[in-house]
Amino acid sequence: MSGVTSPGHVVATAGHVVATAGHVDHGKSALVRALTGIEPDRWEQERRRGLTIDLGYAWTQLSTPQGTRTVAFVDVPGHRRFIGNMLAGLGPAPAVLFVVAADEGWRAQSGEHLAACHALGLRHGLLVVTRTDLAGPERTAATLADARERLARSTLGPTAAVACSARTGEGLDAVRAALGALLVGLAPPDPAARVRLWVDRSFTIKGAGTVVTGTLAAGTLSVGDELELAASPSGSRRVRVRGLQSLEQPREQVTPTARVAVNLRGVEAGEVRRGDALLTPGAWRRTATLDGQLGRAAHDLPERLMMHVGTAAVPVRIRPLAGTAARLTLAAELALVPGDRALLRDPGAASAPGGAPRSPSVVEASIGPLAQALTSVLIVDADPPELRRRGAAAARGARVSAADGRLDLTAEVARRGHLAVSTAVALGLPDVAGPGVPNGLRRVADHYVAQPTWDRWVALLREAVAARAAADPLDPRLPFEAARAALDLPDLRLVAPLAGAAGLTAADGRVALPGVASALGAAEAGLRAIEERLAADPFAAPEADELAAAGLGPRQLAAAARAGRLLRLPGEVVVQPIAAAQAMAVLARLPQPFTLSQARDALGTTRRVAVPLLEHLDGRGWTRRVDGQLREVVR
Ligand SMILES: Nc1nc2c(ncn2[C@@H]2O[C@H](COP(=O)(O)OP(=O)(O)OP(=O)(O)O)[C@@H](O)[C@H]2O)c(=O)[nH]1
Ligand SMILES: [Mg+2]
Repeated sequence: MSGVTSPGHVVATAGHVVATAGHVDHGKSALVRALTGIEPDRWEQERRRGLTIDLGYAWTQLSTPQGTRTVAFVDVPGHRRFIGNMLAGLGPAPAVLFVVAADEGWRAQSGEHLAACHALGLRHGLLVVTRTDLAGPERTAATLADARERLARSTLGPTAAVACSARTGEGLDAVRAALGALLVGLAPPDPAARVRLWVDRSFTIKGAGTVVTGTLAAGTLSVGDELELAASPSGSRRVRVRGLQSLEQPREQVTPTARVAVNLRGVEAGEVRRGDALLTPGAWRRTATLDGQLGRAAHDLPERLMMHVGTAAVPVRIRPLAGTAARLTLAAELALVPGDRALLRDPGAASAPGGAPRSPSVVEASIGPLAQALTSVLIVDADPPELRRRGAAAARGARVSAADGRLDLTAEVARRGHLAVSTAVALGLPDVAGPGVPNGLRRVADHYVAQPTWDRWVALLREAVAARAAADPLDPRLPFEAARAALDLPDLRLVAPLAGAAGLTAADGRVALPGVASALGAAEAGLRAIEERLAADPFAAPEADELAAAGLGPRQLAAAARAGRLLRLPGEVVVQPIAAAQAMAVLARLPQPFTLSQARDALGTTRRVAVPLLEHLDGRGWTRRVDGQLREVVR
């Protein structure tokens, strides 16, 4: 899948991304270097000390049973001080290259890194026993058998295992062949999925601005895309993709799985960091409250831990619910959905193993002692209900324990009463319509509504309309917005369908008892004609004689204004209420400050309309006078 749109701009080349893992000094970086010819230790300090500190990146082409594939490596540090960096490398990776030195055998960080793979639920890995030139065949075979058995007990399951020496090159072809076989077995990523790119690096390039890098595991990125940058602590904002690179080549588009560098417009390098994410706008919900199933009894954990997910590491407070079910409260919001896997780490336990007495599971015992410092989390709800009543935590715990990482649409809507379809999708729920909508739910105006909520809304709407008719017989019809407010509806578009269900009439933006005509009477048709004209040309306010011909005298204009259908400005100038906002959109694009005639020309109107309209905007505080001649938009 590759092509060229302009010289040097490859359209897309999907490939694979594999993270390394293994004890310090066991030869991860040397192996990556031997496979790719690229130095993964990017820092001078790393090369000088012969120690990986931060994540390194390298790539190569591999021939696989299905043709040539690109594979990129995220090379992690093995030293336990840099476990945070290690987890940021492993978090978004779909597969792992697990390295154990033949001469040293299984060591503490071998165990810790395997525990991390296990906690994150990683299912694809290759064991490479390296430095065979420093160990005899017997020692190599023993290391390989031991490591292989430990990996097999984790979520990685039985993996292929190869021995090699990065120094002599012996066995490297077998490593390449085994890697190729591993890659072919990975589930193909979905290029149409929503994007969640966990940022692992951000830096500034002179002349280009801010660049962030990450592993694109699903979804497609294109130059010009608008994305949501979910940054901590500055919050979420829109950014635009100014340029893309993958494997140091400029791209118009990048499809998964791929390492990608994204040049962003609209953000300073200091404002985006590892752990932030680039998201498809509106497609994700960020949350600081989660319910999850833990890898051990929640009561056995300290209250405060670090949670690692994607490239993020966030302090978290654990509230045990029941058994392994817990409520997690994060120190920062993250874009997470049910089914995501995270890892809890006790930074204290790593430096003082055995600090908290615990009985390790069989898997933990075989993985190694540090495994106890890591706990898996399967997120089952990223928008859980508050626990207010007595006994709520235990009841919730039972539900969380029974969940399988997939949410039930009916139950999720029932508990909230209603849910926008877009929010539902962001939470990991399905987008279903027609016969696909489960019993007990309705889908109306892009919202799922639970039946009891719908029934309550229908009853409330009848009451609200009757109350309006009683209170204001001259103007008995309830505006949609008033109905929305009275029922606390999430969307104005629900009003008309509800009116239909309630046996009320809905027309001209108002709900009425059946048979109640417009207070405007005969002038309704004239008003509608004027509304249509203003909709097409918002600042072409009708002249006095046109208003008279339409049957709109002062009484009718006052009624139309009360109904929110017209905005009356001094001098019998009438426009639609939305004209104020439309004018602001135009004025905001003018060089500031501007004169009356510049505003008039930009709005395409006359002085008769421009003068009262600008005074109206001044009055609302949207524009202000700079002096007798000039105005500016208030920002
Ligand atoms: N003889 C021999 N030495 C090796 C081999 N692979 C790595 N080494 C040496 O082992 C030391 C550590 O290698 P690295 O590749 O830096 O180990 P690492 O796992 O990346 O270490 P960290 O990233 O710090 O965890 C270096 O001195 C390498 O030259 C090998 O196959 N044979
Ligand atoms: Mg290294």
